Amino acid sequence: MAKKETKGNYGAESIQVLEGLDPVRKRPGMYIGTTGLQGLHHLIWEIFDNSRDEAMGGFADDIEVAILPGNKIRVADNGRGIPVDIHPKTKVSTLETIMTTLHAGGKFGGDGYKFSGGLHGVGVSVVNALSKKVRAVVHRDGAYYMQEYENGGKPLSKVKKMGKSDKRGTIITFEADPLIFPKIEYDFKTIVNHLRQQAYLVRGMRITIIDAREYPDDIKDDKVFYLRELPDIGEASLLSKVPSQTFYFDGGLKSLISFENRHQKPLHKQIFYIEKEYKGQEGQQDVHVEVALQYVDDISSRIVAYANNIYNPEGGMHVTGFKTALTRTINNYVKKANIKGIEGNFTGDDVLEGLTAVVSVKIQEIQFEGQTKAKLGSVEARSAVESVFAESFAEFLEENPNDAKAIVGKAVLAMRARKAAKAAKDSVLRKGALEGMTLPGKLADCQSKSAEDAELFIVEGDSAGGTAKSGRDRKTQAILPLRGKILNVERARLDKMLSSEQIKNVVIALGTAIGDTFDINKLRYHKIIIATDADVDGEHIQTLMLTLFYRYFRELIERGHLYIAQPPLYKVKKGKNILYFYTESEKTEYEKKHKGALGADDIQRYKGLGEMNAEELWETTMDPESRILKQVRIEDAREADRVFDMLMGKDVPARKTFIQNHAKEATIDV
Ligand code: 28F
Repeated sequence: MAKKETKGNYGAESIQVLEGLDPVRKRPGMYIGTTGLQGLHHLIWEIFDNSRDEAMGGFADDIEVAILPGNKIRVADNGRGIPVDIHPKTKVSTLETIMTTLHAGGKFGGDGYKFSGGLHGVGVSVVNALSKKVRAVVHRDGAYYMQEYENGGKPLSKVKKMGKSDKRGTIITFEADPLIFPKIEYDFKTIVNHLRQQAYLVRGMRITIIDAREYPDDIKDDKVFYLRELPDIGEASLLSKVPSQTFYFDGGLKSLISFENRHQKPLHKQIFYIEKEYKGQEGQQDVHVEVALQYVDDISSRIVAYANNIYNPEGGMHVTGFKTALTRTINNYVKKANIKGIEGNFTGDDVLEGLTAVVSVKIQEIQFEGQTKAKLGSVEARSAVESVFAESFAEFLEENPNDAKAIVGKAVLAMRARKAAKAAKDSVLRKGALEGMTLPGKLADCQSKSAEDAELFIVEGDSAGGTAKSGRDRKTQAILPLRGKILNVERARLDKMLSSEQIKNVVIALGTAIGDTFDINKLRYHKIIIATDADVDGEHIQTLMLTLFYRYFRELIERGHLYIAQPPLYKVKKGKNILYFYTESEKTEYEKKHKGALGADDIQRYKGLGEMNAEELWETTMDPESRILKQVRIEDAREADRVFDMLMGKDVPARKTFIQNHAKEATIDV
């Protein structure tokens, strides 16, 4: 697929800003973010990006990345090869200039590669600056050339012509400098995951990743172009002895959609795909737009966004344009098609349910928001994506009525669910409002009316609830028992659960209302404490509760109002004294210290809250003086939300594995 050399005929002249490499070694963080493992891997991405840019320009289609013994990294591409001609003024080769000067290269001159990541494309000179040793080999014009650099990029000699070659391309091998990087340890998985994403972005580009760190023999890597071609002693090839992975996606972004949906059930056959160059109007830049999408049988949505092949986890202008166009196009289609019984007028959220999409744009002068490039700021991307996508997606819906039907059907479901959920929320609200101070009958409220002092214990099971009621400090502690097994709702939407009596009780007890009318000032307890047994059922109730709070009361978590009680696992009587152990390791630790002394005492293991009497429950779990509470962090709740989706989701194999891995004792029917 590699095209002929047609554009960007730049020689040494197009290099503009010249600066030595000292600044890079002085402040590596400015160039690669950190000198930790992330920064270390960043070195690979920098070198790889240049190979990928060659491929994106149509000049290369085969890239090999290898980790060599001694933690050397070797990257090879079959592009045009970095020019080695001597610049008439500086008397230095282009290769040496690129390797030893900062900000050199076509990327910054504007007439080199058409698109680049901008800020991060600082390139190979940064890698050279931060390496102990680098070797650059270039094959072009019937010969191959080499130059080596040491200790932060100092050339050992001029570029040397080594001999004849019928190949084309560039091979860079580097050894990160231990003076800069405290820990040099590459992670094969991290490299594979990053490069897989990249492979989707350039259709038809092959990427091979080889982990040859443990290769038993000497690697004569200067004798071959690709390491995988290295002839081995005996029969076996190098690749049969070490881990390796190859990516090649003929479908580009379409392949990425299939990959993202690999555990999902697609709702329609065709994956939508468009690629188009959007001509900028009146002084605006051109924007290259690529979008692919497919709907699956799922509630959530996944939009993966890239700008100049840089992943934007927080989206940005391109995603905004995409969402606007998606809503408008589907609504227009429904209106035009005049489908019976469908009222249309979907909201943005309705058409997002079940969506998997990739939006990728390329712009010459790119702008990101913030330092990390997590979000695309270039405004021209919004109108470009909006216009290109709206036009071609409308065509897609017209031309593929079956796919269109499935997509519209999904949006209808989402809209109904949204309306039902709103009705359920409203009824929760109405109930709370109508009955005013009439709190759920199950709630044993506290006397204090000041929320700062008040605590709500959400306790698993009626019997433990009863014990907690008699054990509590009724001045400040309220108890709301929850019946077990509330999770046994087949594929429940949380929305649906809001109509369950149990969950309603929680919501009413909180006092804040839910959804649009949520008001944190009405919160009745500043500590909300979930108390469940240490078994599978308890774990599930915890998951459900955390998910409920994560989705509908996130602010309560963010403000640190949500806690998990930690009841003890063991009680030990030692003469008059009573000891409680809250973890297995506390117990073994104690046993070690006292040489198995516990054998003589009567140890009691608590299986559930209900096994404690009121006094014990107070002492161990409820008394603010002696109890242990775990404050729920937003990450804990996010993880619970993920687990909840897994338990309720349609990815049956994933759900099964998950349950098998987690259900040690009880049988659960989810
Ligand atoms: C293993 C890493 O770095 N591959 C690269 C090229 C090809 C050209 C190039 C690179 C020249 C003046 C900047 C060749 N012929 N792999 C790589 N392949 N850089 S980096 O040119 C750099 C410009 O300023 C190349 C004609 N044009 C460009």
